[in-house]
Amino acid sequence: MVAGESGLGKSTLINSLFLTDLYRGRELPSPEERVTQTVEIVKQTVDIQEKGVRLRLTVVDTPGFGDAINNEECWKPVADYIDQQFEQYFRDESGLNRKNLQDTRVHCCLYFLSPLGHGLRPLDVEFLRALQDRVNIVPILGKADTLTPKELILKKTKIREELDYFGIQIYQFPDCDSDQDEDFKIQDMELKKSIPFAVIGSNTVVEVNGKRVRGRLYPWGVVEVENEKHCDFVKLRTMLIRTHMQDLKDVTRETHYENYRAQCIQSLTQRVVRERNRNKLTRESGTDFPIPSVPPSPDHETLKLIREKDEEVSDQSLW
Ligand SMILES: Nc1nc2c(ncn2[C@@H]2O[C@H](COP(=O)(O)OP(=O)(O)O)[C@@H](O)[C@H]2O)c(=O)[nH]1
Ligand SMILES: [Mg+2]
Repeated sequence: MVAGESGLGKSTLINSLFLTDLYRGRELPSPEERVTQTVEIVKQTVDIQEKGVRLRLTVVDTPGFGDAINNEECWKPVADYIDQQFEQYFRDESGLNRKNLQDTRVHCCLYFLSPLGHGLRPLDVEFLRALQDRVNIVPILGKADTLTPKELILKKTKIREELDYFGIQIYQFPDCDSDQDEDFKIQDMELKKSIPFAVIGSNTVVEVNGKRVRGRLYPWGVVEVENEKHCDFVKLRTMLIRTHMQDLKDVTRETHYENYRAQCIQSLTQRVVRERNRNKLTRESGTDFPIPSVPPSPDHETLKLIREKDEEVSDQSLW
């Protein structure tokens, strides 16, 4: 998922990352395919091939916030979307169709920060606080071509400091095993140092030294999206679909989804207890009106299934 202020290049980046196969056709994208302003949450499924492995990804584009006069709770639609996916998964998991579970949970949110701001803006802090317990947040510095290399380093440092200062929980890259080879360790260190990933997006193809590359053409030269000297695009892509995809899924399942599930079970239990107490009170007060015989409500059913699931999980954890 991508989220953040409007106009920072979110839609362009996901196009650059997954949606257009640059090297197959040479035609220009049609007007509909070119990026227009995102006005609602848009979900697209893309099939990509990475080193011979075929992957099906769901990419969720969200409308930018910050344009409205009143931006109060502008994070709500995005947070609701994430919760809805958890809810769906929770239902399916406790239901009869457990074998054919469709996992639409959001495993990663690329959160865009402005290259023009001095660190985090109040809206960013508010947004990130609302998302941090729901999803793996990977901070992104958008439109990195608008900064000089020195500015870029300063801005990255400032953002890292402020994320720390405001206590924002971003996705933590797992530590390397000590038996990993040196190259891997260096790559891992580079990755951790790159936060927030500075990216450049483009949907146009330009020619550099006779090679066609995705880039942005300026009077003084070309910035290349996939050139590691120009930005962190390649690092980000590799991290997302190669090196850390499984970990992003694991953290979602073990931490974010578990939080959601625990809250759900707690509120279901509270409801059932309240209902039971109410029924008991009615019975004890000896009212003449007939006490309705309560048919097994879906809540009881769900609770039973949850209990079963819990037992199943604790059995597994014994192993
Ligand atoms: N300079 C620069 N412009 C960009 C970049 N990415 C996108 N843009 C331009 O910024 C404008 C807004 O992009 P868009 O992807 O719609 O932003 P969104 O609102 O965050 O989805 C468009 O005119 C893009 O061509 C970038 O990396 N650098
Ligand atoms: Mg957009």
